[in-house]
Amino acid sequence: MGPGAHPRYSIFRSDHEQHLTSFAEEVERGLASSPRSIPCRFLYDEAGSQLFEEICDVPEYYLTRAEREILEARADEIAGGFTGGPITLAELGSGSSAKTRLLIEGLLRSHGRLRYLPVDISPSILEESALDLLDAYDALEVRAIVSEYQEGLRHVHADAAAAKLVVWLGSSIGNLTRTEATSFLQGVRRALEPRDRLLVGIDLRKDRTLLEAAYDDAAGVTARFSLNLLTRINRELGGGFDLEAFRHRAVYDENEGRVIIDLVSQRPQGVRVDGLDLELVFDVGEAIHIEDSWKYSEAEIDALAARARLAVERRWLDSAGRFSLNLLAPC
Ligand code: AVI
Repeated sequence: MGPGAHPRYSIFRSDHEQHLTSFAEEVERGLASSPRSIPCRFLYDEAGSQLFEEICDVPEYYLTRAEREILEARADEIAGGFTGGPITLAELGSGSSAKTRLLIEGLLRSHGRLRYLPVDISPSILEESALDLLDAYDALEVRAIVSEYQEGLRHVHADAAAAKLVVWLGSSIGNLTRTEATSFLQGVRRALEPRDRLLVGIDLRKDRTLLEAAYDDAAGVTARFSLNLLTRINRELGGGFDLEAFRHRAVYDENEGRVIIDLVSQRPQGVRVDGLDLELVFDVGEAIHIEDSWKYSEAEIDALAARARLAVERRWLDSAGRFSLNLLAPC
């Protein structure tokens, strides 16, 4: 049975206009500006999403394993914090819900039944993972929400029958600037009642060597993930980028707490993008900025939460102390 026909499954598709600008518009604007940059959300076409899954398994990229380690150790403790009455689990950017299974199992152990509201922009990913989850757990109900996060949060908020645990895993917050992260959390805060909680995974500041290796692994998976953006421009916008003539670079700025990821031109070169009628000239060493991954100290997490009228109720670190999972309460 497909999930659409499943008695414990429903899907809601937001009919709100997405105000996000298109790939073509952003590439045109970003490549013509100085310094050149393209928003990191465009890294995730089909091939990019697949490469990101591979990144999560490379030895240097500790984030996914560290967060999983914490969830494995703490899922029951997190679930046990919600006493009395039903509970709803809402997840932002649920993807394949792999790590969330640990929480689902913990909440089913403590509460017997569970309603799960995954929010994602990809209906196919939502349906595929819902089907797996419904097969695996008889006491689970899935109400999938296809939308951007803030719109999805309004639906999560409207589902007021139970206390809510909203989860945002994977340190996705790190791909927002500190200002964007604050307004994002303020948006989440508006969807929370006093009894609700937000569980957010946040990568910590640490030694430059570890961070630069995590974002430039020896097997070159992260480099392929970055360079896939040029492949995407070539395919979708008629670009003429020579992938051999650009190099992936990840540099940690310790003061800012930010890993800066660029594609760097290896020689002086001209590149034409037919679909945009764009003629580009690159100097040797000239960069296209494609991603930032912001890191936080524990004090910075406390301050970030406070700016969004949230308080850190509990914080767990992995055994190597590299990654944090934070349970935030409205205040
Ligand atoms: C999705 N996001 C949290 C990843 C990160 O760690 O910033 C994206 C990534 N880019 C390169 N490697 C991983």
